[in-house]
Amino acid sequence: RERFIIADDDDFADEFHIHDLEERELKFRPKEIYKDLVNLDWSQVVWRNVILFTLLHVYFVYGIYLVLSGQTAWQTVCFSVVLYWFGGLGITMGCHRLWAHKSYKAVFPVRFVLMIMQTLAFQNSIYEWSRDHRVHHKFTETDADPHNAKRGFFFAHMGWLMTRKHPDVVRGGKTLDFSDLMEDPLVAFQHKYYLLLVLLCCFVGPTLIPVFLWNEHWLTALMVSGFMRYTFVLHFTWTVNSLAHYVGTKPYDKTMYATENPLVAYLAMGEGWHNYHHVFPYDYRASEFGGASTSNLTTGVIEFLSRFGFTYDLKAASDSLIQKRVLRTGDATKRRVMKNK
Ligand code: ST9
Ligand code: ZN
Ligand code: ZN
Repeated sequence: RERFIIADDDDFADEFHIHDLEERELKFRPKEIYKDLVNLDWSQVVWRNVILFTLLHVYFVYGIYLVLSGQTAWQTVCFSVVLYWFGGLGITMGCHRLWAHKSYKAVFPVRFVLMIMQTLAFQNSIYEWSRDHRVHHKFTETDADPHNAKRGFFFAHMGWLMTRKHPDVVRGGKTLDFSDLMEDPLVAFQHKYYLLLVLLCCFVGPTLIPVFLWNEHWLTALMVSGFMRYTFVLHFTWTVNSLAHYVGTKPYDKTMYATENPLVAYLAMGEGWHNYHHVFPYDYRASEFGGASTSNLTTGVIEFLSRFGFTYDLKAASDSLIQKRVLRTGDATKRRVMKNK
């Protein structure tokens, strides 16, 4: 067991199913964000999901109204913020950096808590989430990418969850190995009982706790700590696929859509440094820099727990590896700074 493992070459590239991104031609077309704003293949739309998402947003707006009109106890508001952090960590530290990318390891109790927090976020089971995410990294911006940003801003943000998957997604996914995911009994357990667990973690728990601990009205608790908090976390997560594939700089690789986006980093608890992340997906920091300076709350928690051995084998790219890549494929934003040094 090591606390850190530093890569000085593309040591982990194969293990994480990553293409050599160097071969990509310059594809970014910033103006098309407006043209492609809502660009859905209507014949493939899953209307059940459209209806459910519409309903969710009605509850979301009602939840915001209950907060703004002063009908919600302050404890319920604070509790919802805490649930946002927990659910967010379940996604960033759990299914993203631990299970999808294996960028570090964690002891069973930490994985157990992450599994519960990931369920609180209700973004599909860890297995499905990680499967789609690995396919996104392997086939970024092709038809095999589940949320292919080339199909427009709305599709990348949430449209992909309302349409049947492109056949290439399934075809591409079949070429990857996901057996490691189900080998974790926690992932298998969660996948098996997913809907029941979601009901408890995402809705029943967040409703009952405010009702019993500070006498909140059950409907207010359900709307605010349940639906409103859930919808906020969903949109913050989705900005990684939309905004952080459209708006921002590309210091590490200018040939891809993924960008460095500070707003997304802030909302998504450190996941907005997406140009870096697509170049070094095995890096537990999901950014060249860690800690508070880059709103990378997730990195802070992983590092803190590693002090006690609760998390270990934290993988990172070496500084020299990063610098070589910046000079080779980065856009001018960082290359210029480095050359002037
Ligand atoms: C949600 C997920 O919101 C959000 C993920 C965002 C990812 C962001 C990543 C960015 C980085 C991390 C940042 C974190 C930031 C966090 C910030 C926090 C503050 N490979 O799917 P099906 C096969 S979910 C291989 O039904 P359809 C497979 O055999 C929101 N094979 O396709 C599968 O069968 P099974 C709540 C694959 O029928 C079969 O195909 N959830 C793959 O086209 C059918 O699969 C929802 O809204 C693959 N990748 O339906 C649910 N995929 O599964 C929405 C599929 O049995 N989803 N196969 O093995 C659905 O309803 C449907 O999936 C569908 C497509 C309608 C979209
Ligand atoms: Zn991405
Ligand atoms: Zn990733």
